[in-house]
Amino acid sequence: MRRRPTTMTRLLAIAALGLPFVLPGAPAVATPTTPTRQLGEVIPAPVETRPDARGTFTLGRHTVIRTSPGSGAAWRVGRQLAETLRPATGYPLPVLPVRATPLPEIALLLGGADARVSQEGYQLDVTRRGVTIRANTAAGLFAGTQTLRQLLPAEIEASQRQRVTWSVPGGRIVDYPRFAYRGAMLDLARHFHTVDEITAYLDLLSQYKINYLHLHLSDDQGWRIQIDSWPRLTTVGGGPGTGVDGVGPGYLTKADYKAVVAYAAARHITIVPEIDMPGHTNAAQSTYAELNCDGVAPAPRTDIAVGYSSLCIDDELTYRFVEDVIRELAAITPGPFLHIGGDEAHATTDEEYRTFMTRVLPLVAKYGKRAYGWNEVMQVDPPTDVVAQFWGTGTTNADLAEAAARGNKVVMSPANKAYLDMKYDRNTRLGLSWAAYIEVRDAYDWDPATRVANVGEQSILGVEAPLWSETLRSLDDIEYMAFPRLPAIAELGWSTAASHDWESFRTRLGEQAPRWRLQQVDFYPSPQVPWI
Ligand code: TNX
Repeated sequence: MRRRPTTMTRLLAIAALGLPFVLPGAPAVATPTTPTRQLGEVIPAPVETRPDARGTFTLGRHTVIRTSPGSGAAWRVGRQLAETLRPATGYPLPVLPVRATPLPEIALLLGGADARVSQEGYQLDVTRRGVTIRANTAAGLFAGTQTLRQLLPAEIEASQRQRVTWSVPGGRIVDYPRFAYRGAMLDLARHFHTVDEITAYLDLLSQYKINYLHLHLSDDQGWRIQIDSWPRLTTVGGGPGTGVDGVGPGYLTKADYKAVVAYAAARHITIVPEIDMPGHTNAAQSTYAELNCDGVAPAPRTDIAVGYSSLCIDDELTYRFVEDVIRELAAITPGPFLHIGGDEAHATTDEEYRTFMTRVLPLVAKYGKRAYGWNEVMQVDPPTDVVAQFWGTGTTNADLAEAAARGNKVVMSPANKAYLDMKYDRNTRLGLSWAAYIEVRDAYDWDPATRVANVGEQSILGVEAPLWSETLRSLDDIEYMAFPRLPAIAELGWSTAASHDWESFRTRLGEQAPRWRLQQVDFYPSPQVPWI
């Protein structure tokens, strides 16, 4: 099984490969190996692009990266950009927190951008003298650098640098997101994915301006996060034999989880942890007999059935357990959301479900977090700060529409559009097909704000692409299902509805292929896309 290297091991590998040998005095070959991008030919599509043919900037040996003086946050974005560009270009690209230089520069500046860029957007100007990215926050600067990376030749990740002209097309981009929440989800419960695999996925997500990664940390088959007050959850529930087909073990220690949170934060991505309840709890209940109404622990489960397990709704111990878990998880989660699942609780009655949620939702608030749940949570008319994640395949949902009318926000993950674990077509070797086959165009051609009747633009917090891992083992498997559909969902979350255009999208998607090959992303070569 191939493991895609992390940023650090990749840098070391490129260094070890050495540089292609060039004869002294040989003329520099200045033919780009891929055509230079047009300004705006990136994913997600920018809001406003004004090309200026006179402005092409060529990055060279003397280029410096200049950041707002006095801002450590801007300097850190500059350093990350330098670390990305140095191995490919071979240029020193020093990062200088100074006011202005006479040198060609990539300037990352806080303030002075078009007012529309708000908290996460940026303005990018390319002239012959340099590139200037202006934003109000480090997140905005970081988003601008992701656009800049895509405007540079794909060889940016390679070691064949002598053959590349590092040009950026001239003009101005003003860009900012349509929705505040642009998410992906990874299921660690059905198959555990290691810290290295999660951070490799974070690297890929950050290139497409995804800003939330939801981790599904517990389910019937496994429990994947250390909880000190219930230690056997991980040693047994995440131990040998756990997961679909019993291929475990694996879990995140609190130190692992904090490392993932920090790695994500450095890429302006917030982790959203999920503990699924009151159903999807067999791993906990087979570990702790006292969590069952009859006090008898059920057998561990390694199949993919759903809807059979439930915490004991009328037992006080259940709420001690839930509060312990929420308290410990909230304490290591800096982000605002804590996801409590709530889906497919078919082993509880509607009344029990209401009783459970009415007690548990306030516990999330008690530990300072905003409760988030699958759309079933809206059945209990929760407070308006509770967020619903829509995973249905239909276009009507009365509970969701009523919640939206009351003011609850919704994240759109329709299973027949946004689920990355659905097969592309009947021949896909991985994945499930209960919701649909989802080709790239299906994943792209829908609008989050018109998907469900009476759940309109003002009610949409954003979109999320969940990746359930019943059939996935490795990072290659994750990549194969996520690429190229993840960039489609990322574009739905960021770009304007007015810019939605399949022909444009599939062309820009095809242009990502050289980049993915160099990054060793094992993508599905959809016949719908003109890959270059
Ligand atoms: C439904 S979607 C589930 C998950 C499965 C998934 C597989 C949802 C909230 N529940 O438990 O893993 O389908 O596609």
